[in-house]
Amino acid sequence: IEAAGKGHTEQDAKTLEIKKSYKGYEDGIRKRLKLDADNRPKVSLWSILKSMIGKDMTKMTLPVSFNEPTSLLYRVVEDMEYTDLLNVAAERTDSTERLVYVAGFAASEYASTIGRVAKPFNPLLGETYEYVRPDLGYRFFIEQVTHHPPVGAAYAESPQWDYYGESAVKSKFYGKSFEFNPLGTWFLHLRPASGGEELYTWKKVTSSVVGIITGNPQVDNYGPMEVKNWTTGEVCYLDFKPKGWKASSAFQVAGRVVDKQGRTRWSIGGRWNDKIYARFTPGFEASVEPPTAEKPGKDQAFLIWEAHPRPTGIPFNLTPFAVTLNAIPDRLRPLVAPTDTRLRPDQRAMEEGEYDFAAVEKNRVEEGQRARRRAREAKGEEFVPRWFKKAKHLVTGEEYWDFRHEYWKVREDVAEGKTTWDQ
Ligand code: CLR
Repeated sequence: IEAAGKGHTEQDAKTLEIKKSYKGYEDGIRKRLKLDADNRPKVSLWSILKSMIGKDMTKMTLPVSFNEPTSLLYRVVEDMEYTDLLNVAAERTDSTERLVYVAGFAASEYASTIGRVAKPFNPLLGETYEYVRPDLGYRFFIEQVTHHPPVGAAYAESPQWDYYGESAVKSKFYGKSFEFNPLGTWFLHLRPASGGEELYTWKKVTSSVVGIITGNPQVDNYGPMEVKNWTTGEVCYLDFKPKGWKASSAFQVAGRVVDKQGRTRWSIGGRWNDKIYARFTPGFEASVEPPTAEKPGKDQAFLIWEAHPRPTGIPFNLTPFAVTLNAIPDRLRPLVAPTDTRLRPDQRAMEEGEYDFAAVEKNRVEEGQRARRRAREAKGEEFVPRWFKKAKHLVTGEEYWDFRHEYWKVREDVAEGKTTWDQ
């Protein structure tokens, strides 16, 4: 009881802290873009890419019509679409059950990759993004900390959890497929309602674009994922099946949660583009079929996650969640950092269907970045990220980007006129 009480006091303090960043977000989320349809010229990917076999995406100059009006920073925030699963996890009293929902969260981000065969903009060095959801009680921040290789360091927080890590993707075009291999570890601190705090970690699976040669490009996600609870020693093993030749293997994900002795507690199965289920299978692993009315029973599978609907008529095949990201309401504009990606004119132009202007502006901001790099080099200086610092993780021992918790404080002071962003 004491532990539970303590947990709640910490959560209350955190709630107060997060509420301070609601300023600027009073108008609610954006529901639609200015455009109703993107009329991007349809160019065959293969005709452009065939000369680039063996290259990684950062070394390719592609026409801007291959872009979508998001950036790699926004693609990381898209992880936040299903944070309700983390809140559910925090409410569970059984730690293996919490792990079921945390694993569901780790798998949930892939639904948004369906139909998104387009290149997000590459963030500039030091570019940032803040995203606050007063309706959901969390805030998110990310900074582009290195350019070669491109790495974004992120930190999200809510009363029930903190989620942080780096997005560092190695990419390579093989001709038959274009592979995107995320390298960074993601960390989750969960504060269960029953008290205490737990650390979970995992790495993301490989994303790839297949069907480029045949003119039917599609995004697939495949590979093993290990979601580990460092506090209890329990692990969830998930396997994302590659699309392959059989239609039945497309989108499949299956796995199990084991206790610290390695004994299976739960079996997990479903499709990452649609629904994922879990089933209580103590001591054995079993296939997980969607529950049916005909064979009710205690060992029936239950739904842990379901993809949000994808309404047609959103340009660039964006999800409704992605539509909220690049919005800049008048009340918010003066509060975000001058490095905020919402202020990039090329992404704004892309979103509004001004493709030629987007290309000109993209070129201009990238030239600016090159000039700043040359100036640094001339002075023998190195770029230092403003909001994150490299550190060694206290629990896992890995190197990671430590958020110094200054961004939101500075933002508050800027809002009150006590300081300016460039101090
Ligand atoms: C996968 C999940 C990671 C973050 C991440 C980074 C790079 C993204 C990738 C995700 C999904 C696929 C992606 C890729 C960059 C380019 C690629 C969007 C979100 C698209 C599908 C490539 C389109 C083909 C171009 C050559 C036009 O946490």
